[in-house]
Amino acid sequence: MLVQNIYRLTRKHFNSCIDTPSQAHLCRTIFGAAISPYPPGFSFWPNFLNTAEQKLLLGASLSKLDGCEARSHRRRRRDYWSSRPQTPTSLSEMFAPDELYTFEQGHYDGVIHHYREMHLTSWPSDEFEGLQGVLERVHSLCPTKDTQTHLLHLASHGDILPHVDNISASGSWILGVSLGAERRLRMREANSPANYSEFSINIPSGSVYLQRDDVRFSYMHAIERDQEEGQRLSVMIRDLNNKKLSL
Ligand SMILES: O=C(O)CCC(=O)C(=O)O
Repeated sequence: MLVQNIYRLTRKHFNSCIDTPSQAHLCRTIFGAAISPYPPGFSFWPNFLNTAEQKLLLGASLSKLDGCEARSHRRRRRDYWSSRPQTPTSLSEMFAPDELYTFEQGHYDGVIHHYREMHLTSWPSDEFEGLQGVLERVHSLCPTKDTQTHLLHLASHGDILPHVDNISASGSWILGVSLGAERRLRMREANSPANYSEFSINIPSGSVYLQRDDVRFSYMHAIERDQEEGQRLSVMIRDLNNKKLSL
């Protein structure tokens, strides 16, 4: 009985004071999944991929994006890498300097700044030993199986303004794997100008977030940075829009 009372008291106390990710993490550690500081439909795994898994996924993603660029740009990067005395040891060293990439200044809708991107049709699993296992682990978090994958590489000063993903382009959930420099994900209810609900979390390399159902459709998401924070690459997995498929 004493233990139960302590649990109730402590839980009540925590429920009234969760408003930062570290408090949320502490709560999850103490109470397991019973308390979530996020709205239903939002999940966050702060340390899902270990460093070796992050390096594999980042290496494969950069190689796919590089393959889409003009030969002259690829040559400049090849020269850069061959001038380096050793192979990269950290994730941040796996990115070449910003000026060696062809980043777009702005997306057609003005939401994304300083980026390159591609829709992926296949992963180079034959060239990256162990990649398949990493992809299977990531896909184990996806609520459904029919998916599409998008790679988004932000320059050191790249960011993404608040938006709701085009509802005709994908279905009811969005999963984001973060690699490279940490940014902040801000989520804000889109249709309640007076009493909107809002939260933000830091999304370090190796973390994964999922927005589904109401959160996917009624919250805007933005990727913010405080200053020049370094390059970041996200692997964005979405379900297909089944309504579109059945037309
Ligand atoms: O990079 C991210 O985590 C979010 C990307 C995004 O906002 C989008 O693709 O619509």
